[in-house]
Amino acid sequence: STVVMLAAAALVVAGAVTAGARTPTAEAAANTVAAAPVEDDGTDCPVSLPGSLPANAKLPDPFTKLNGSRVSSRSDWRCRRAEIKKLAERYVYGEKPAKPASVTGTVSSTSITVNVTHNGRSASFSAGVQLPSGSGPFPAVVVVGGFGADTATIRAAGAAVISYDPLAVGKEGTPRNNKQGAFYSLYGATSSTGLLAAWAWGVSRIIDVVEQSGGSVLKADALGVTGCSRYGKSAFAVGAFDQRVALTMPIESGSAGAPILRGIPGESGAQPLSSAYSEQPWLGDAFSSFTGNPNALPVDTHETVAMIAPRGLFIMENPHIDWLAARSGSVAALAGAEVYKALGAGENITYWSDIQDGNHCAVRSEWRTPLQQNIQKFLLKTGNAAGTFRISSKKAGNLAQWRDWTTPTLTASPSDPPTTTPPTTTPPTTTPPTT
Ligand code: MCU
Repeated sequence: STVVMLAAAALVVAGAVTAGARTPTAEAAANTVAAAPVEDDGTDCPVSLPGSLPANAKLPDPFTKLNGSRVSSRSDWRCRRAEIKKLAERYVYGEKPAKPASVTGTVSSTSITVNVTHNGRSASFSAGVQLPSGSGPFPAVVVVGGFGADTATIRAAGAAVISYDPLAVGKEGTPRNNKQGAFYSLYGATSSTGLLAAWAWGVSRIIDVVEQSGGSVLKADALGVTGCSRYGKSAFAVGAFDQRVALTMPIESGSAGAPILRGIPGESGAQPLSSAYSEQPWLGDAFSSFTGNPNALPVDTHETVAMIAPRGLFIMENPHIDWLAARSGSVAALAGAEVYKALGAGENITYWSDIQDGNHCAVRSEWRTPLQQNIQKFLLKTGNAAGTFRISSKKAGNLAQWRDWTTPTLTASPSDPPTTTPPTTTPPTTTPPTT
């Protein structure tokens, strides 16, 4: 069966920003596709969670704020994103804490070490580094887990690979009331935060260390993340919860990854939500209330996609294995792409499930060129290929069936990043007199 096959696949593999002058506005103006210089730029936004959770069989409107008003300008998005982040943490992933009081470590051409201390508790973990040829400093892609990513293509494109073992930060195979690993050493074995948020926190601490290293080996403003299967779920959460990540590339992530949670129960053969919740403590403990009732969720994964916007996103899915829920994955990408479009960044998202080889986490020729193009565009900043949707007819979702909202035209403000095609401005015919 598919379950056995996926289990077998798993067994086989089983600081301060140094550029002080760089402001969010300058960064945005300099590059339409840049990541933010901070992990979360909405920490000042007021968010009050809803008092009740009315059932909604459609995808929640990403543009309607918790106070009922709609996002009308691009600058409104920052605090709407903060609302989505809070909802996603509270009901789906569990809380991802901010940077702890102390993060130190080292970056070399072969490894990264991370030491963290919070409330008197300390932990350490490390990651491997494989540089590409040439001279640095290099962009880099964090590869979560040891399989499924095309690391040869990543390095040939000119990016380093950071090999991250998430299990050192959050172990699998533990009960929810006795979670283990570096994250839980700091925040407690009974923390309700799931492994995906814990693993994301670990990558954020690696980014802290890369930032603090001064950038002689790796560039903190040119980082991507990828991973396959359970580590595709991880890559998706890493990119959503750290705005310093310039390029997010989840592969075959399945339930608890990119696919819309509302779509899973109706998608034939897809891993049930109850199974994704209980197989490992990937999702937060609070998700237990929703495994049989995703329509009560005030958020869904199209909004996790929206948390990544306008940054680079390349979602890879496998339509040949029902368990992987690729139809629901395509709906998440299509609905999330509406936020990209509204932000003037519709060309920054790619979704690709049109593949031949049905083996789970295979390295695929179809994804090689879009992988290179995404690295060039978002990490090396040498390319500008448009994002594409290549949805397999085998598992093609229908966005119209899933939404009852429309996509607004958001007004841009002068501090917003330019769109790919800058609007043409008509110069005034007369010069107003100076007073
Ligand atoms: C798609 O990711 C998971 C899946 O959720 C599990 O049910 C299965 O056991 O393993 C997959 C995986 O991580 O395979 C390597």
